Amino acid sequence: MKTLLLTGFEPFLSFTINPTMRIVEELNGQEIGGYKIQGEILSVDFKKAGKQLLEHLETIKPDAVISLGLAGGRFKMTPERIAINVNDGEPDNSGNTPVDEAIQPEGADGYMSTLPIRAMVNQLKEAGLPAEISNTAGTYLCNHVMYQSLHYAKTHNKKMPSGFIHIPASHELAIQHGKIPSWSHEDLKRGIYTCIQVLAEHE
Ligand code: PCA
Repeated sequence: MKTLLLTGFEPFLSFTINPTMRIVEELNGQEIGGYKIQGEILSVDFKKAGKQLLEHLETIKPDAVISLGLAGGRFKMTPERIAINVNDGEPDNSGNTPVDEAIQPEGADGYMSTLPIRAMVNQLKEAGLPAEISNTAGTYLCNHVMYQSLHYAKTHNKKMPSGFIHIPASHELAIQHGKIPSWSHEDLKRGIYTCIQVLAEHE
């Protein structure tokens, strides 16, 4: 059976809950469309997240990678199209504040997702879940992790579909946070389950 590395993130900034954590914890160990899910939670830390991801890639040797992140304020589930070679943004959980820094000084300017993002969006909508392709993953930790896994696949010559899906807040988070749109945990989890099925069907 093939292995899918599914990553989520810990809470960060004003978001006291990261809904990706519960999704990853609950899907960990499940079999979906021929993939055994291996779930891991990454730190919101520019100095740690890439190393953690690399360790998981080397120990788990996954056949595919889907990383998840919270996009507080987005209304839809949004598979990302591209990761860019930039670290920038708000302070991370350790207070690092890189400015216009390259993730990989010798790396490509950007990498396109190698997940079937168009088919994922179509299938999400078919399943009754609002979705669209996002053309920017930002320059914070989500973009960082997406870039790192695609860079790893490219430089290690691995045919390992990789990419990133940003999700809206859960109701649980929205109650604590205030004015952000939210989905039920069940719908968020069903959305990610659907995306994994689409990936499995596309091979
Ligand atoms: N979202 C942030 C980092 C962690 C997360 O879940 C982002 O969009 O970069």
